[in-house]
Amino acid sequence: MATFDFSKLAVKSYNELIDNRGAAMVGDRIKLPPGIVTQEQVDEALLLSVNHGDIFVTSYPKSGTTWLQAVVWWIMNVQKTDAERESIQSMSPPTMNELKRLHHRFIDLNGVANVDKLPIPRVLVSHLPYEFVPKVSTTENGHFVVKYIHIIRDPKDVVISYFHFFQMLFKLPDHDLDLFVDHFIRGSGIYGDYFDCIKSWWNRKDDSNVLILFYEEMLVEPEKHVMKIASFLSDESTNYDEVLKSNPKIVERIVGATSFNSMKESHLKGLNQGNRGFEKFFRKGIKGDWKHFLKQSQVDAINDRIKNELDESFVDMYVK
Ligand code: PPS
Repeated sequence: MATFDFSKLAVKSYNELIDNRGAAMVGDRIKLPPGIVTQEQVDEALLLSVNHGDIFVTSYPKSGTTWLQAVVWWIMNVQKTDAERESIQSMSPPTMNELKRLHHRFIDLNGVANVDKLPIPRVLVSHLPYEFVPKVSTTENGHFVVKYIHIIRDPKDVVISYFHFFQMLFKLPDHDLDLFVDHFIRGSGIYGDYFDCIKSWWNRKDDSNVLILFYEEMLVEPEKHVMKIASFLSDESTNYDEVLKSNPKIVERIVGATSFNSMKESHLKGLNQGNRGFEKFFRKGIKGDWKHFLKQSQVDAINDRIKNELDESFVDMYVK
């Protein structure tokens, strides 16, 4: 199963990356990172036939996807038996690379070959807007058969995290930041427009099979979010929420194991056994880092897009 392999792509500037003609597209506006996935693989992924119980973790890039994947993994894996619940303190979770390779599938980056070999229920991951993510319109016994959890982060922090991510991969020069931010503001960067993506998911916020989370809120109240996600994922056949409610130590353990520092530490240990190149993936994990990097004109331009295109709750959270 392929993971993120940018090694064949030798680019020295963001212009070279964005101008790459080999990049797969989703629709006519979303350019995927070049060198990872072919057009055929993406086209196939968009037509994936979803199964009862499939869970999608979705986000615009750099919004907390990996963190959310880890929380979902813990909720779904800690509590099958009493013995497993007992041993939770000593459980060793998958590293980020194992999570992304073995447990979950990033369908728009890794395609859907052998996706049926994933553990069930399958956890599928995507950075695409709602309209492109595979779905079914039918319900079973009055319930939707697929669930979507979408995480949102302040676009100003997203763009900074995103730039550092590309810098880590391609050693882009610092002065490319302005160009990068410019593409982000215009929605012409890799993975297309942040605002199109967020609007598409926010429009579905009242659907019973869609849960929208905010990175900044999860930072402040991780326990509450673990419970919220567990309740959302629970149904007649799973009782995640019941188990967590009666075992506060499990919640504590999940919060500890999915903290930025724990995830960073286990990621770095995992890298010693190979998979180099992602040393700085866990960079800072905070809110507001944009203040150290963005010019006032860039802040204003992003805030204008928030004010013009997202609703008041986003303005309250990210502009005021
Ligand atoms: S990706 O590549 O799009 O899947 O990246 P994604 O996982 O969405 O986002 C990466 C940013 O999330 C931060 N991160 C975390 N923050 C808080 N807690 C935890 N556990 C955590 N894990 C990852 C990661 O550090 C990236 O943000 P920045 O601002 O670059 O540090």
